[in-house]
Amino acid sequence: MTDGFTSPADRPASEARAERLRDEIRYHAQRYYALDAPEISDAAYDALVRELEAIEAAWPELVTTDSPTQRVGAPPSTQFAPVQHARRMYSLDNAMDLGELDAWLERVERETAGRPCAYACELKIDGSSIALTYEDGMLVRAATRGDGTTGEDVTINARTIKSVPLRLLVPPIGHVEVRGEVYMPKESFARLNAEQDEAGQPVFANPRNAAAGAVRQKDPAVTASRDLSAFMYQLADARALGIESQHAALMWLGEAGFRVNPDIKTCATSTDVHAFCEWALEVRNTLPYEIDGVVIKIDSFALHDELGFTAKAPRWAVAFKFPPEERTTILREIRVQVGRTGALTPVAEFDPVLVAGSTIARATLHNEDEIRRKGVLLGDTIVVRKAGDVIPEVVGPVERLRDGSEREWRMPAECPSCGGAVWREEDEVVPRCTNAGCPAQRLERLGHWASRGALDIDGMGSEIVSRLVEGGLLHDVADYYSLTFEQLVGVDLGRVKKDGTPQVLGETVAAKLLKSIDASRTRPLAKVLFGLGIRHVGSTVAEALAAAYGSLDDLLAASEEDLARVEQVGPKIAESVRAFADNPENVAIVRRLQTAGVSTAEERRAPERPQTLAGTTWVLTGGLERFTRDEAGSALKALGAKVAGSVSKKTSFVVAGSDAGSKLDRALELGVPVLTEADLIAVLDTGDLVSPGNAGDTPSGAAS
Ligand code: 3BA
Repeated sequence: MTDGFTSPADRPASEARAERLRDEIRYHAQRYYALDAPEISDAAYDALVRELEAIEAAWPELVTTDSPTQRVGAPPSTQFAPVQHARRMYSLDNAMDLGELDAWLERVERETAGRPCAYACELKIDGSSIALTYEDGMLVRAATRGDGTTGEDVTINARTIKSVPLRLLVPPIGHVEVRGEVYMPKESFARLNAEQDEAGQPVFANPRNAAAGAVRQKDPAVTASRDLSAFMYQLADARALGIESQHAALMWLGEAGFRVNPDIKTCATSTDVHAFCEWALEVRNTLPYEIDGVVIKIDSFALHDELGFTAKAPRWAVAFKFPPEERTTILREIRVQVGRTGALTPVAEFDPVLVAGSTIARATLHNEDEIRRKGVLLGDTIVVRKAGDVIPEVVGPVERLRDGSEREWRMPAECPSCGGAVWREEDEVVPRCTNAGCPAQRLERLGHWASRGALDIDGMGSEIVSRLVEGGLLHDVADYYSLTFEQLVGVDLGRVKKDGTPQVLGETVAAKLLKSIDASRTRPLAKVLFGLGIRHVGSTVAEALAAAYGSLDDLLAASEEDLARVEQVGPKIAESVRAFADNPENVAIVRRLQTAGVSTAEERRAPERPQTLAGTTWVLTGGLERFTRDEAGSALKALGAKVAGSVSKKTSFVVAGSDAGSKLDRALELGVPVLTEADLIAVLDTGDLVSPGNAGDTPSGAAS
C-alpha cells in the first residue's frame, strides 16, 4: 500500500477518510449511474474507489455493508422489469498502468506455473454491458448488467439494435446466453450531442453514457434512432458446447451471427500482451468507436476454473486501462456565438493542442452557469480533452498556475452581432438575442436550411450563404427558390485569385447550385420541418411531427393540446410550434415556399388493402392483355396472395392467358381452378374471390 493509511497508528484517520470517501463516491455514483451526468472524470472516480478499496483492504473491520465497494454497478431502477442473471456478471479488475499489468501477468504465470498459458487480448469497448438469452435459437431476453446479479429487462430496446441477431445462424440449441458491449459509434455520439445541445438538452459526457441511456429508453423508437451497435465477447456455458477457450468462443459467436470485434489477438507471452496494448493505444484514435483499454483474459477455460473469482471479478482476466487523454493549454478568449434561435453560446478559444489524434483550439462552454461551475477565468491554464474522444471539452482550470492576471468573464449585455437586447428567460440557462432581424441569426437560419440534416442543398456552404446575404439576394429561406442563374453568376466570393482579381461565382458552380436547390424541393416533410428551425424541434421531433400530421398545413393548424398528444412532443415543444404558426411572418415564408414548389406534405402511400387473398397461392401463365405477368403478380401480392412459378397441389388458382401451355395442362391434371384474365381483373377490383367463370368451383378455404 502506498497511500499512508495502513500503519496501525493511523486507524482513526483511515476510518474518517473512508467515511468521507464513501460519501463522495456515493454522490458521484448517483451523478454517473442514475443521472447520466457525471461531475468528475472516470479516472478521478476510479481513483476515489481505489483509495477506499486500499483502506478497506488494510482495515477489513472498517468495511461497512453499505460501502460502495460492496456492490458493483448501478442499482436496478423500477422502470424496467428486473432480470435475475442465471450466472453472475462479474466486473473486471483494473490495471491502471503497465506496472500493474505486469504484476497481474506475473501472478498469473506463477499460479499457472509449468503449464502453457496463452492470453486472449481484446479491445475494451467503452459501452454498456448486455446479456442476451436465446431459446431454441430465438432471442428471448436482453438484460443490462445492473449490479451483476440483477439487471433490467431491456429486450424491446435491444431488439432495435441491428447487430443483435434476433435468431442464431447456427442450428437451434436449447439455451444460449451471450454477453457483450452495446456502444454508440463516435460519429453518432457527436451527432446526438449536437442535437441535444440544439434542443437545449444536457449533452452526454461520453459514448458509454449515451449508449447506456439509449438502451434504457422508455420508447424503443428512441433507442432505434440512436444508432447503437454491439460487440459480443462472452459465451456462457461455452463448455457445454465443447468450447474450451476464449478464442474458440469468439469464433463460435461470429459463426452464430454476432458481431465480434476483429481486433483480437491470442498472445503467448507477456511481451506479446504488452505489444498488443501498445498497438491498441496507437490505433485508439483511428477506430470509429471509443475504447478505454484492453481486456486480457487467460485463453484456456480449464485454467479459469483453477484461478476462480474474487468477490467481484475473475482472477483470470484484467482490464488494462488507458490513461485519459487530457492536455493543458491557455484559455485566451471566450467568444460569444449567436445561434439561429438567437441563443448566445460562449465558446472557449485556447492555444491549439493535440488531443486524442487531432488538434483542437476551441470548445463550447454551453452557458454562463457552466463557466461558473467549472470556475475558469480568462488567461487560465485549462485542462482540455475530448468527450468520448470526439467533442472538445474544457475540463477545468489549473488553479495553482494562476498568477493573478486572470480575469472573470461575463456574458455581454448586447448581442455581439447586432447589438440588440439580450434576454434570459427565467427557466432557461441561455440568454438570447431578441432581435428577429439579427444578421447572425439570419445567417445561421439560412445555413441550417441548406445543411445536410435539413434540406441538404449540396454546395450551399456557409461561405456562399453569407455572400448571398451580403449581396442582398437572400433574406429568408424562401429566397433560395427565387435565385436565378444571372443573379448567382458573378457573385463576389470575397477572395482574390492568384492574379489579384476577385474570385467570383462561375457558371458551372451556379448551375450546380440551382440544380441542388431544385432537388431540395422534394425532401421529406420532416426535413422541411427541421429546416424551418422552430425552437425545440430537432430532427427527431420533426420526424415525429411529420409522421403525426403528414402535412405542414395540418401541423400549423393544430392546437397546442393536439400537438402535445404526439409521442415525444411535450408542452414546451407544442407551445413553440404554436408560437411559430401564430407568427404571420413565418406563415408568409411557408406560403412562399409552397408557391415555389417546395413539398410540404408527406407523399401519402396508398392505404394497404385488406389481405383478402392471404393463404392463397397463384400461378400466372400465358399472355395477359391488360398487364404484364409481373404487374398482375404485384397486384395479387398486394392483397396478400403468394405468387409461384410452377403448378403443384398447393396451388390455389392458375390464371391462364393466351397461349398458356404446360402449366395449364398441369392445373387441369391436378384439378386446380383455372381463371381467365377477366376473372383476375374482377378479383383484383373487388379484392374478393367472386365466382370464377370457367373454373366452375371455388376451392374450399378461399374467401367468397
Ligand atoms: N471483455 C468487457 N467482463 C469483458 C467476462 C469478463 C468480462 C467485461 C468485459 C468478466 C469490453 C464486465 C461486465 C461483464 C460480461 C461481465 C470485454 C469487455 N470481459 N472485451 C471477463 O470490451 N468492454 N466487462 N460483461 N460479464
